Amino acid sequence: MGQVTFMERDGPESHYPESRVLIIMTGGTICMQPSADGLVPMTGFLQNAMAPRPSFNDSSAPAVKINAFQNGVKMHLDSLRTPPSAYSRHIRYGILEFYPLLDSSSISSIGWTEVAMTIKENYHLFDGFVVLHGTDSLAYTASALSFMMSDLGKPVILTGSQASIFALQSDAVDNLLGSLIIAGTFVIPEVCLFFSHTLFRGNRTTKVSASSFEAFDSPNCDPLAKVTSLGVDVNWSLVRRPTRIAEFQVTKYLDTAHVACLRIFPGIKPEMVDSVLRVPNLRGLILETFGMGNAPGGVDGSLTKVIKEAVDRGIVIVNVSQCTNGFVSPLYAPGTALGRAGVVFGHDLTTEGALTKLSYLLALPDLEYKEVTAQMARSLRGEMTEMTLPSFSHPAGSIDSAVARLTSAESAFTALGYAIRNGDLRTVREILEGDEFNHQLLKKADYAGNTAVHLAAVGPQPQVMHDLLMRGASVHPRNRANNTPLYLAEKMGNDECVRLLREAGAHLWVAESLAKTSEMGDLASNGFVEVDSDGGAERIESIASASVADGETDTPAIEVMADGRVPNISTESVKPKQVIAS
Ligand code: ASN
Repeated sequence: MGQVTFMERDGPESHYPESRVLIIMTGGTICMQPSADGLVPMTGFLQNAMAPRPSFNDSSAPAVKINAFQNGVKMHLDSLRTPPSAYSRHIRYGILEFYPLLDSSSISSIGWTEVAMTIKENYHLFDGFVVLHGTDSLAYTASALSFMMSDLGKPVILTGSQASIFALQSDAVDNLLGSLIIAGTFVIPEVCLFFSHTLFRGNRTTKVSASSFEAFDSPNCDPLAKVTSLGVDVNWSLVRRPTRIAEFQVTKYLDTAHVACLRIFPGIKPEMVDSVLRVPNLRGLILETFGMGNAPGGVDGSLTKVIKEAVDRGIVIVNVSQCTNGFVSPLYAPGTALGRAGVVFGHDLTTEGALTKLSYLLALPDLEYKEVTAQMARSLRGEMTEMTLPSFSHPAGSIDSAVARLTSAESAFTALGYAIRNGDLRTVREILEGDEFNHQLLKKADYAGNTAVHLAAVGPQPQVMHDLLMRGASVHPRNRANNTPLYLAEKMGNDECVRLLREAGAHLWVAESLAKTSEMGDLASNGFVEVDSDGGAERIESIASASVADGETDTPAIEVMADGRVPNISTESVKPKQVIAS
């Protein structure tokens, strides 16, 4: 067993929990300074750019090193934390800087692999990830990462800036601070891009301005969140949720070496298109067409002919529109001809989304041409609008129980808690199928920070856990005592719930692993110590961190104790009681 020494707890000012975010710095204008050769990226971002700024550095907090991995090597990173946010929590963060730092015009799929693998190896140590990146190719990287990461359960937020953080007038501080706060506060399990107070789904974005601070847009998808003077307004109904029980995985490589992108223009010669389609080993082409997907047929349909020949040779050709808004469809005769030639219609994919998606599919082993084209035409990560949306809603009037008449998410959550406690699967389903509340209910927590998944972890009916996970409930939020649902399920000996949670990618929080291995359970479960799992007494940290559920903790109380008992529910205000396994 590793020897454990203690660091001081946070100072007396620190009544607030900490979330933990890893910043991955790849380069870009945000970290650039002038040189004789023009702007170049500079190293030392944490010390030079963040430490001197009070909004990034709650200097009253003790200096703490945090663990992180880079290329399999364990690092002890300097960390800082923000002052408490409007959500009453600090965000503690450290930075991993890539070498060399790049202007994003030089990023390639090698960089994407590096970012994805860094997130994978640090996944269990952080609540969220912020990737700092140049803006020029940011939309490509955001799209690429969204396809490389499947069954993601934590936020990954990419950002950068149009002006350096060292410039007097810059968008850098707002972009970075907004990203940090969102990544440390909300369980938005998507690859996102944050810019100019707006959180976008990453694979829907495109850079729309070379100089304006409003540099990005997602013309075919509303923002996932907006930052206003009142706080962060998350559009939860748009945020993707898991639809199956599976662990977070990373696909390591994208095949950008055998794809191309070609923009059609009036008068384009079929020979020109043909020569691109005959580039040795080409496997896929993104064809940027006019309007709703039209291209000139050419004299005697010769352009359509070269396209058909390429499709017959096994090249995947995807039709996307040159327009920033709208979608392609084989409505007009030229589009119909392309469809007959075997071109796939990419609906409302951006070019960035189409290119990276095709590169992802072509890199998957053993995926036949037919399967690649089928997957190109449907949404994998929310990158295109689905033609038909799945709905969980009941036909009106089909639920006759009292729960159908619940009028607020708070009372629905209370009722859900009762049902989970009683193992009443039918009622749980009825409540969750009332589509007015279900996405809110999965995010809700009681005063002790327990989400429905925490309650199910100590409840008598594992099928409830299964249902919650299939509806997209997150396995990662920690309650106020800093406990994950997995920890509670293990403590309860709820084996089936443990299995389901693990299958869905749940892992113990750092301090909980320690509690299991060091018999320091009470302290560790309070989240005050962290020690390296290899047994050395090298690193102890103060991590008074807590749930990153969306902060709705003022609902009527449902109390869960370590032995799984759930006392009678009261709607009166009850003094918070921590859920601590002892
Ligand atoms: N050239 C820079 C880059 O993409 C642009 C920026 O970050 N604003 O790295």
